[in-house]
Amino acid sequence: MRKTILFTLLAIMLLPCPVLGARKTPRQKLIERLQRLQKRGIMYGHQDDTFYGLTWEWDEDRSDTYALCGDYPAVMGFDLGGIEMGDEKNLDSVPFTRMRREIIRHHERGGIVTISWHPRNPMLGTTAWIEGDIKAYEEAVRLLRKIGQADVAEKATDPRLTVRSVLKGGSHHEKFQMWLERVTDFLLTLKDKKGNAIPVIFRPWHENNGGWFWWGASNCSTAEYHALWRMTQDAVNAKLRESIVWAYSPNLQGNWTEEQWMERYPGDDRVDLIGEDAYQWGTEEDFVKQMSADMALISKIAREHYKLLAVTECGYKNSPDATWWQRVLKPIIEPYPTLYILPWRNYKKEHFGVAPETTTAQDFKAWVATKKLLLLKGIK
Ligand code: BMA
Repeated sequence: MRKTILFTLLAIMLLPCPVLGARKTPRQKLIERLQRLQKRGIMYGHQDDTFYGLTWEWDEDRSDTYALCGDYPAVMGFDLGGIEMGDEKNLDSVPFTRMRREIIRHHERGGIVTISWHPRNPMLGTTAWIEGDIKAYEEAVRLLRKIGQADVAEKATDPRLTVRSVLKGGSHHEKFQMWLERVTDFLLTLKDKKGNAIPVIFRPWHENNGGWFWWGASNCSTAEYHALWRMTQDAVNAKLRESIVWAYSPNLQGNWTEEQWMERYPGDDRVDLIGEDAYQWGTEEDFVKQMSADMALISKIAREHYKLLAVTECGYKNSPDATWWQRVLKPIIEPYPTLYILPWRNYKKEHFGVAPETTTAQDFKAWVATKKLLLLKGIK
């Protein structure tokens, strides 16, 4: 008997660390924190919150959310578009040095950081948005054929070959490796005061069911999309395996079957958070119908695949409806364990988030007062 006890004790002592509580990576810690927060309420997130707002830009320590509510958003969104070129500023003129500072600040004040990326077109040198390129290409082909230059038209490069061009064996593969390196290098600089990696939710290749981005469904095959995701993730993970939480977020669609949604899903081993970008562009009726259908579907997928769930982008441009937050959006997302909502940026021409000047300000404050919508203080 004594021998058995001794053996058991010895076995426990010699067991590999995980059982005794091995060091958790920043990534694991963030995932566990998000799982806990999911039970507490819905976090408010905002893109570029501390860079500019409805009536100001580039002031330090300023935020439309803070001005309205006396608190920062729980989640802040940042975009790396431009980092791939080695640019000093991103596509919305945010200097990357300032972005780094704000990410670190938000992390140190207890907030959560999510990063998206609107890279330029690696094959054409244009933007992430491809529809203009396709139109120009089709127009050129049409004109060439009209003037009897069908052979020249044949040789013109179809913009829809962009994804293929960056994959292994493609004409822009090498260049794209450098782009991925630049993204990784920026992410590597996100460290706290002690030098520990700051965990972030990274959300590349988003809104991929539409045709507006060069990685969109009408511009690459499913296999090409999967290869792009894997190549990106493997390049980033080679140096940052311990600090990235991966988010996959197609755009509002409203009518897909589970099979259709799953088609471009990168896989359970490659995704931690399932999201959706859902803006109200058209009528309220259409929006409610479509987003309700999508939330029912993606929340089911998230539950069955043990993934986190969030509305990774959302909003109603220039908030023309004073009661939009609580009357329209809240009932759509409340039945589900929605982790956060992230309205896009506020600047002088357009805004999606709140500010003291927005028509939805009071409705938003009332939602925060219910303690179901969480700002930064609500997640500490
Ligand atoms: C889009 C618009 C653009 C912006 C881009 C990246 O939705 O807001 O003006 O450049 O997002 O933030």
